Amino acid sequence: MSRLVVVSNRLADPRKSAAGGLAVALGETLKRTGGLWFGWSGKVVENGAAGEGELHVHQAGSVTLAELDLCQEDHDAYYRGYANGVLWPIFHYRLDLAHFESGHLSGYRRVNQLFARKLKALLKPDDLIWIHDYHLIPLAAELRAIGCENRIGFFLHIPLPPQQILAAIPSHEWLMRALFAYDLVGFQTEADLLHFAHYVKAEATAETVGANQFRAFNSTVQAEAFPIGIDVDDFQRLGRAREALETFESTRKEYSRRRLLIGVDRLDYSKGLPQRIKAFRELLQRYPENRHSATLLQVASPSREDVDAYADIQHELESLCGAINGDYGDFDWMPIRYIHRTIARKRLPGLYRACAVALVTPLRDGMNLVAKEFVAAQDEEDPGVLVLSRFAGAAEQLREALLVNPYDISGTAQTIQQALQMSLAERQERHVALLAKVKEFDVHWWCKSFLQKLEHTR
Ligand code: GDG
Repeated sequence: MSRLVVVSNRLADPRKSAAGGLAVALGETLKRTGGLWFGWSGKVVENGAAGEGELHVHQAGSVTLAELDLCQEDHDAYYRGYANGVLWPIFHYRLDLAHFESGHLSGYRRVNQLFARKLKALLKPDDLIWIHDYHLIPLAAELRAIGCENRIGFFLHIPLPPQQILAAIPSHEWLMRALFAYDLVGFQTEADLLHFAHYVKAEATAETVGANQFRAFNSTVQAEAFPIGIDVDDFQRLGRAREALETFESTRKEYSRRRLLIGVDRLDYSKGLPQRIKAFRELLQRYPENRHSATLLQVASPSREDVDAYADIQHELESLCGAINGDYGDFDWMPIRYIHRTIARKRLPGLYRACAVALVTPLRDGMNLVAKEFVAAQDEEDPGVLVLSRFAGAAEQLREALLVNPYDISGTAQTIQQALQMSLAERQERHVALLAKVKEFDVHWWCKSFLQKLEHTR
């Protein structure tokens, strides 16, 4: 295989285990091909010039890491303004939370041009380039504009909304046209792929020239769904290590007389946290047998805290949890344990295993890896139940979970009750089916199938 070049907003050192499944999976191919990983260094330079940035290139074993600094103005426009202020909310169907400013769009384009210029200087003619996520949609078009002819693939980690929602983005035509500079565009789900097909046919009068192959603007792009997975073996190995076992034992001991429910999310408005907490309150209201028993452990790891919408949701959650604990709690039982902190990754499998039910109820999610981690961490003899939003990408695969509409608080409460009462035989049957899928479509399958398709597309 040619040398792999991965480009993403941020990068991780593939030698470090804390890097997570994606970095490990990409890292393997990067190592094998003596590859290059290119991205923003995470450093913001106060008085730097717009559209410029220092590049730091260093070796991590056989992998070259190239990290680019950004100046304050570029960072504000590209990252905060456009990627997180426009694309993140709109791609999660939240037109109400998008803030449009023309300066942000030009900053987004400027940084993509900067990435293209700096990356181009490091490329070899037969490199295979894989670009990741919504921060870098126009990168291939910018690379093509300066003469790059390499094969380039793109994977969108978040959902792609329907045409009518995309069309609300000022300059959506420019943004979506940029996808035609790629040879292969990957989405998380078949639903996202359908949205893409519908958009390009309706807005760009694209012709279908093969299976999921679209022609417009003198280019042909191959699109396909590649649902991302986790590194199951690695996560299960982590589950057998000391920290996870200790966490499992201590949690089980502390809650020996309780039924534990768990939620683990980045604190983000797409994750449906207020709706989840309200559904839990309704569970206590409507099914009083759960009082003094059911305990929800909600981990909300801090994320993008400088953005107003995130501060708002944090306050809403704190006040909801406080009210429920005040109304229902007793001196020996608190219904909700809300943790606004990042838990060490080594502890996660133990925590998942100690819980009877996982609540994975985003309003919209590209895939949702927590759902897959929960399944992978369960004891096959006595597995917990996954309650999963039908609006998570994972719901297309994990049909044996209990699927809910997170906007329907009452329906969700009823399903949580069903999960808490499920017989051992039904839990086992569902878990066997779920685990088989999580194992088959793991992160290595995802990486391999995307790259194989990219190598053979053109
Ligand atoms: C994007 C898309 C898509 C969470 N809290 C803690 C913690 N986590 C870990 C989880 C999981 C990861 O973060 C979250 O992954 P998700 O898939 O749920 O969501 P996003 O971060 O929004 O990721 C998403 C994904 O990209 C991959 O394509 O599935 O749809 O939005 O691994 O375990 N990890 C630790 N402590 C925490 O407190 N250590």
